[in-house]
Amino acid sequence: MTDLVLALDVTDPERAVAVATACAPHLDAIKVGYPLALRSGLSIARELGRLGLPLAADFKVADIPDTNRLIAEAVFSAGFHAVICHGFCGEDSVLACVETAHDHGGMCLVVAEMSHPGALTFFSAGVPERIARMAVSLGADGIIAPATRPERVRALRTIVGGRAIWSPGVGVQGGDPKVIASLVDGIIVGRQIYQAADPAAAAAALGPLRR
Ligand code: OMP
Repeated sequence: MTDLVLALDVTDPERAVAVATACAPHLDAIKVGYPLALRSGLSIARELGRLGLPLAADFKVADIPDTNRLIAEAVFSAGFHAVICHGFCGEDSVLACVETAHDHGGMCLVVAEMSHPGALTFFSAGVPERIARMAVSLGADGIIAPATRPERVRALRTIVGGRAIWSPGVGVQGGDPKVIASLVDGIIVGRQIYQAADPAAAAAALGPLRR
């Protein structure tokens, strides 16, 4: 049993709000990334905020600490509740996101391992474990780990313990929501919902997996 997080990668802002509004009763959070935010601006957080759900900004923040802090400040000032950052830039860069999130009463999730096939080029050989350990030691609220590799999620769970794991890669990328839902705190689902003929029905269909 886990939260259902809609990956709202709908590039038309009006349709994005319509999809989110229709799906909202079946969701626990909404994740906005570059595909929508680059078109809508960060003000989309105010519009989506009317739905009363936590909003995560998935900008996979990956820069020097000062720039990370500026990005995270913009995210939280816009009304988001969580930011997703990359871990591979190192401790100081991640800490800038964690501190800024906590200054605003928000959350920071760190990408430990990505879900697509090419991720294994660099997210392998112990690197995800090192990122997960760093995320824990810096006080991050959780990690992102791949629904496409449940065995990797299990391995990373032993490191992060009770901290949150949000897991993308369900549905179109091949991850089985039933398998992954029992391992994580949130499943991130995009196309399976927003490309469906009836997005609300597609979100509702995942309802049995929710807390
Ligand atoms: P769908 O494949 O359409 O369900 O979308 C997955 C969402 O999760 C997209 O917004 C991706 O950008 C995001 N994502 C991944 O797919 N894989 C990752 O490893 C990490 C993320 C993420 O950080 O959310």
